[in-house]
Amino acid sequence: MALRVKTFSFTFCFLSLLMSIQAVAEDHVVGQKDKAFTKQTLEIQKGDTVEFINQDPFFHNVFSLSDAKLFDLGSFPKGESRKITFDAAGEVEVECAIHPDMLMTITVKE
Ligand SMILES: [Cu+2]
Repeated sequence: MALRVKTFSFTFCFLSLLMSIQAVAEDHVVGQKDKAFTKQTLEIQKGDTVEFINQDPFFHNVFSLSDAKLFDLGSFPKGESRKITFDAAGEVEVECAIHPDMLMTITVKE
């Protein structure tokens, strides 16, 4: 009986811990407007997701060559968005391949 209670308590604690870890992950939104990212810098936690929304009447792209996150979300028109999850801590320089002046930095915290 005592063992059962212990096993149950352990399982419950473990599940609660898992759920609390998942609940911490957040969604952030960054716009692309007037040929610029709407945020120059953004601080997020590891596991968070950032959604990039094109608010200009022409195509934008989102990519990064940073070690912490190497990606290319491709090019997309007005009103469309692309999401990406950052799974490693570090500094991520985000750029647009169509507009070389577009640049922002995402700091991913452990
Ligand atoms: Cu662009």
